[in-house]
Amino acid sequence: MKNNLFALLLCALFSCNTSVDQNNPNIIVIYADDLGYGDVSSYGVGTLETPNIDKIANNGVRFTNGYASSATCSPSRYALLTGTYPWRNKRAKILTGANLIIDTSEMTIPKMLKTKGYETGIVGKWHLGLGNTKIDYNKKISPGPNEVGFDHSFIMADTQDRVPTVYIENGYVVNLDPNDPIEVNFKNDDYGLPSGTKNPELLTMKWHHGHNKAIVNGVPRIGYMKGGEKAKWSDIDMADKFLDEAKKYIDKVKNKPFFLFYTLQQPHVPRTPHPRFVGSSGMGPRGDVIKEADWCIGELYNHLEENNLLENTIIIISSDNGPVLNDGYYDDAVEKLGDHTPAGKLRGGKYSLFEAGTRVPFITYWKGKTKPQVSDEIVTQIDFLNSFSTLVGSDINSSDGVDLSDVFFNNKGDGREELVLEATTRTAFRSGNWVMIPPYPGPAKNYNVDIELGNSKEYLLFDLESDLSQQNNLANSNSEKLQEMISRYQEIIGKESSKVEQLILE
Ligand code: NG6
Ligand code: CA
Repeated sequence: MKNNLFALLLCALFSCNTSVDQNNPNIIVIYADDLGYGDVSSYGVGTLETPNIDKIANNGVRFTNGYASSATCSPSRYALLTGTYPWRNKRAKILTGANLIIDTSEMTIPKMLKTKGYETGIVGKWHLGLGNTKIDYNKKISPGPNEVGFDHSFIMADTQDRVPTVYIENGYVVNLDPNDPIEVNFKNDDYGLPSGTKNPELLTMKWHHGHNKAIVNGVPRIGYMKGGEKAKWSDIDMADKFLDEAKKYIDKVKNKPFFLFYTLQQPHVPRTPHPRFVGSSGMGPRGDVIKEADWCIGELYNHLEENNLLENTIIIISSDNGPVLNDGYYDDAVEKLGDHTPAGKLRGGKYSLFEAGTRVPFITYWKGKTKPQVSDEIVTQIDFLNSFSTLVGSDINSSDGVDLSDVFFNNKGDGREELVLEATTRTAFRSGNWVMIPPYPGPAKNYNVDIELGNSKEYLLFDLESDLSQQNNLANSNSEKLQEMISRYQEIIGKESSKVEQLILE
């Protein structure tokens, strides 16, 4: 008792720093947008250099079989935060001005961590929807990140290519002038405002497909927006802004255990590097914004080091889906690519059921705890909830997630055996080194983005061990394996399957 009192007194005197508690490490998930497996140089398959990510990757665990749940953004983010397969939630599709797709009663990583005393924050892209009815950006916007577990949020609502082009902090549009209210419109094509189609003379970036409505900062966007002049973000300063907000958040909460979801906007379109990075990659704006993102990650790392937080902070770096070059703007991504391979040797890309859609850079790092390693274990972002839960001593679990805390943080144990992959509401199945993609209607390729989608009239079956690039369909030659894969896949998809079929046909 005496000792306890003494400890309490010391605590009061020196303002106890709970973040040195090894059972409650800080957790930072850095989540890039559309960063491909080959876009990180430590993966050794592309030619773009990412020295800051490499430093973390080479000192942490670099997973070669790490997956986002989906080949697009909103479903992947949904799955990451809830530990639930996105095809169980029919609203988990690419969102545009949509309402919140996480039910406020659902378990999430930040909610689970809060039960263990964590501070929880998100800075960056959200893209999980806001509100329950038509969103009024001039009032408190709710529910949103703060209603599904985040104590603090500084976000852009959807993506950089969608209106409203404003930041939202804890439910309120930043710098909103009440005399200049914001109106947003995604449907009416005659909204009367300058747009990509009507006013090409105002454009500093040309649209290729979609993205032909409101012009903000010379860039045409998806949807129209009126008002909110003072609240509009500066595209070229976005990376600096999010970094600054992330650092500010860390400074504010560093005396407690904290979780930060730092969701970078790069290299999603429109690619608007700060002038400091223009030309830095020699690959045009797509390469330049990856250089910018890499720099931001280095700055965040330095900030943790300067604040003596590195030893007790887990850093995870990954991406929400695979790479795309032309995602709707003429920005030289294709022309200046040179011999860089954003997808490495993987087939497909963003939107695709082939490997490059979902297999992404995936790095875990915990200074002094996790030893440098390259791991071929199969791991997914769906597993973060259960793994973090074990780490902090919680018994909260999702049923789709697997506890991979040993694989992520202790250099031991086995990864997953199997995984359902998702791409624009279609699903495929990986088990061991085998991948089965069921037949789907629709074009084999999206010619706008120049990506093979994985649609085919036949079942596709690949052995990734001997055929990483998914060139040899073994469905006919190995019908036994195919049947085994189909049965297990159907078993997992189970009663959800009719719903999924319906979505696919929509
Ligand atoms: C698509 C957009 C694409 C991108 C994507 C979302 C068109 C033609 N394409 O609808 O540019 O914004 O949505 O990307 O509008 S994601 O990474 O957030 O899922
Ligand atoms: Ca994305």
